[in-house]
Amino acid sequence: MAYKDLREFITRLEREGELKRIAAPVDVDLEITEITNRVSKGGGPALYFERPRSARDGRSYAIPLLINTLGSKKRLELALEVSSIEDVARRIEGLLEMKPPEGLIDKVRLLPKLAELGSFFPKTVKDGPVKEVAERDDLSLAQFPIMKCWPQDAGRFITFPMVITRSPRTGRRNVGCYRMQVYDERTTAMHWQVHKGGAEHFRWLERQSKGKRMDVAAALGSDPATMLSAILPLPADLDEFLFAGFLRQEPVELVKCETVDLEVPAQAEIVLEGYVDLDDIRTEGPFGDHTGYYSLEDKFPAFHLTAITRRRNPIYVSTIVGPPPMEDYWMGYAVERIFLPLMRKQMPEVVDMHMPAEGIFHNLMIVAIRKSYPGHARKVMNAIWGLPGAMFTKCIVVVDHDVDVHNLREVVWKALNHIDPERDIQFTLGPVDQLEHASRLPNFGSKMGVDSTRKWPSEGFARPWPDEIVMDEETKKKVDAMWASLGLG
Ligand SMILES: Cc1cc2nc3c(=O)[nH]c(=O)nc-3n(C[C@H](O)[C@H](O)[C@H](O)COP(=O)(O)O)c2cc1C
Ligand SMILES: [Mn+2]
Repeated sequence: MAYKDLREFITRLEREGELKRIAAPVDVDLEITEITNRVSKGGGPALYFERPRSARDGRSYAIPLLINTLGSKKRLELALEVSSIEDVARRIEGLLEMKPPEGLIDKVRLLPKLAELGSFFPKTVKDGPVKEVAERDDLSLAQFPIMKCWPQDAGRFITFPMVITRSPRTGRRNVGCYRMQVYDERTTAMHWQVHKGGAEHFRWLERQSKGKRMDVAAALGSDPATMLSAILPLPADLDEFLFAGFLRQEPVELVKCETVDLEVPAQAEIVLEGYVDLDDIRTEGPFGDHTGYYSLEDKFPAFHLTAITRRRNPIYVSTIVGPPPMEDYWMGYAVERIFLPLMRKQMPEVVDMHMPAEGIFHNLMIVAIRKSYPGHARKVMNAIWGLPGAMFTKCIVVVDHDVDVHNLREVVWKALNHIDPERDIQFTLGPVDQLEHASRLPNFGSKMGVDSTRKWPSEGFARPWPDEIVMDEETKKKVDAMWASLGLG
């Protein structure tokens, strides 16, 4: 049974020893970050701060703060209710394997799967806990324990919202996690980067001149699969809430907003309703980002609050990013595993892939392929640079199928042994992540692929290729037999 809401997940985490309650008053300005960062680096639990406070504002918050919720493999598995993330990958693989039925038998066989898929569509309900309190007047974000994460941050930021918009072109919904810098009690920034769903919707508004405002809702805190769906790089116009339904195997319940034409999770903790306006673009940042550096000031639309709906006693969910690994590394790890089947659908030669934490996802991808023709590694690089979810990858290292991409020592050893750098490095130009700070221009720069596969004669490599050193089985067995007598432990 899927978790109904954040609370059910918290209960589960607590039972599994994966959540720690902190009764001491802790400041939302920097202190929660410092504590969470230490816990994160030590592979520690989710943290439930019962008494967030602000020395700067001279106040204590009535609302507790939850952080590091999904910050470990164990918690991700608990969140997705699987014993291994690979189980989710296998379910996706099953879904992708569905072919249009040919005969009657095939049709019957597919029915359960199709019915299952149909049952994942979000369900609009009349009411839900997120409507326990509806505020329309005297709106204020000051009631929430919103954090200032790092010393040079421009202010306080809402860091883990599910930002919901509707395409002015297709009417389809998008949900993305975009941070929101608090400007004042009723206004924030909306930091959707140029390549993201929300930004695309906003641009359509501009092109169509259908008025200047676009409705936006930001939901905070829900069952964990739904929260995770907001960070998944799904194809445009594929509703994240439908995918969340697939992940949790139960539809997401939605309720209509009070002041905007959008639906939000009925079981959310807090919902901020409002709009962005083409004529109100402001400076956002700096913000201590997941690159481990501050992202610089840039221009983003302002979000204006029109209503707040919430539970009577809501829990405010937050996250921090910064020098890796942090909670977002684990979310990224889930993305990596969930998307591998999709990648393999288009590139069956891909055996496995890995994005090490220090590569903050898009800086380094290691891909193992079963090489079948000359130049195969370069075909794979180009295909990855063409995938919406991976187009920003700054460095792709392609290795042979027998390299364990998760073992970085093996990767470094083999990948570097196998290259003649000038010959095996491929440069290309294209879009780069908006947070990229080293590229020649914002959003545009170069990328590098390294062909670390064994080189073939058909690729112009005329020299012999050496065998890897491996002891023969007979000798190993003999040594196994004498091992105990050697006194080597
Ligand atoms: C903790 C966290 C914070 C994020 N903050 C932002 C952000 O401020 N702006 C942004 O564009 N993407 C941010 N992302 C990444 C997006 O959520 C991610 O790219 C997602 O796929 C976007 O959804 P979309 O493709 O529907 O736009 C963040 C991700 C995480 C895990
Ligand atoms: Mn999307």
